[in-house]
Amino acid sequence: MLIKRWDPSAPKPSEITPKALWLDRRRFLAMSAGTVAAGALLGPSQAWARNLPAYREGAVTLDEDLTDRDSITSYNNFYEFGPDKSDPKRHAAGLVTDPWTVTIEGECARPGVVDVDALMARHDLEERIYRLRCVEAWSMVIPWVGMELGPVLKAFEPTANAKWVEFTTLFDPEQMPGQRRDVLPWPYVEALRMDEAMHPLTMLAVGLYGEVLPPQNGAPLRLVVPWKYGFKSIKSIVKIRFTEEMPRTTWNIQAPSEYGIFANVNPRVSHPRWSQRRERRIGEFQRRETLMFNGYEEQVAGLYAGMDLAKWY
Ligand SMILES: Nc1nc2c(c(=O)[nH]1)N[C@H]1C(S)=C(S)[C@@H](COP(=O)(O)O)O[C@H]1N2
Ligand SMILES: [Mo]
Repeated sequence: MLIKRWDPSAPKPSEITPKALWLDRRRFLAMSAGTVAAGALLGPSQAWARNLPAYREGAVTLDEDLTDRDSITSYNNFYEFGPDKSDPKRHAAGLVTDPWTVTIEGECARPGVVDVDALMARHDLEERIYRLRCVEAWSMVIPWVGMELGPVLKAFEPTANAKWVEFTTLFDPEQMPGQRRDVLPWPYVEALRMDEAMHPLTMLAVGLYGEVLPPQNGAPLRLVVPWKYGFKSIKSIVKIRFTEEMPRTTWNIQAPSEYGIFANVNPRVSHPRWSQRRERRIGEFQRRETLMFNGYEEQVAGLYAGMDLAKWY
């Protein structure tokens, strides 16, 4: 992993990204004013409101090839839109993500409701390139744009009782057809221990490949925890709650022997139904060895010092 020093005098990537890469909805709207509906001109998958504010190049990157944007946005899991990896792209396009607010609850001095645009305006946005390792043994390398989670949480002033942070996805079966069936207990819930949430690698992402997040990748706001299996990185967050007790989380409720509360990437601990020793990097033929903590061992192993990682999987 490369940790780069950020040069504050360098132009922000968003200042040097070719205009064509930018989703300037207002420009498209102006072009289409009058006769053609904006949605029709853009196609539903591009009709996401909201522009990505300027961001800087982040301090964390990788010298591995990026997974192509098409794979990242068309092959993934978002069970609210169906169980197949092609479902999110096919069914999430119409998700209304603007306006969008997040409710802050529980063990903190400043609970309330915060608007996503306000959140983005208040915090530093940067691009970071992270590995994503799905529990199903495929992986990608993804250029996220987002903010470090720690400073966001600190602004709500968690109390000394806050030992865990719980995140909840939107529950709206009208918009999310997958929620009309009992494949999982809805809404989707995930959680991090406070020190995991405060770790500088943990991000709240709002963008991908220099553009605002597409709905299928968890617009407008999703978690990214690169040393954990993908299911911990919960999408389309509407609630953040600080708790003293360990929260109950969706996949852990669904199948506790398969999906632990920590879900740290660990090639030495098999899933009960398959090995986790290797992974298929999307776009590559030969399998790769899965790395301890997904390659972030140096940064995060200390969080789990003294813990039995076979028991706390
Ligand atoms: N709300 C919600 N978040 C979710 C999921 C989901 O089904 N619902 N799937 C998870 C899983 S299993 C993975 S691997 C990642 C995949 O999406 P990404 O490629 O956009 O990270 O999202 C995670 N977040
Ligand atoms: Mo996953």
